[in-house]
Amino acid sequence: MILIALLSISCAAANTDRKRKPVKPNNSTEQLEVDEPLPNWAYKTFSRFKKDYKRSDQFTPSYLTDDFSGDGNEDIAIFIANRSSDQKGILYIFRKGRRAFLLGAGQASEELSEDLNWTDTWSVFKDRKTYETTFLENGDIDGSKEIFLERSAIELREDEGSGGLIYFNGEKFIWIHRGD
Ligand SMILES: [Ca+2]
Repeated sequence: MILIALLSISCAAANTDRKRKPVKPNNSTEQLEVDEPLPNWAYKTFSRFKKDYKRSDQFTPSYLTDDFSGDGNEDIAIFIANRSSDQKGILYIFRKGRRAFLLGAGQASEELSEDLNWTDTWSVFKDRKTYETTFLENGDIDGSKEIFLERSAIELREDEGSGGLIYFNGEKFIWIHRGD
């Protein structure tokens, strides 16, 4: 009985491994664009977007991993470009449930511009506190307010200018402006 149980467990594990096998690097167009393989678990979800978006080589590394959703599982953020307009953006994939979120790359939102081409550097931001720049109605800087973060964010910056954080607040991604 125990032996049968063990056999079925090892078969199940083998099946899972086969299913998760990544696309062969030599056959993948994406590999020709960015020479940095994605983690195996993220391939399938990323493939759903490959028709309209490609990975961008604007940064090294070309993707960032951390727990952006706050559930304890490592997630991924991939810097991408819209194939037709070349507008830049970020594709987030939460590992749990493989939930995907597309930011920028031709899609404008209240929080973010439709093109993140202005970004010079990006990095994972792990601090649990930051200061958001606040503005008056006329666009002048009003001051700043303290913001507490429950999970990691991604910092986008211009070399000589301002920047901010993209942060998942538990419901959606928001922009926290920092600097001028
Ligand atoms: Ca997570």
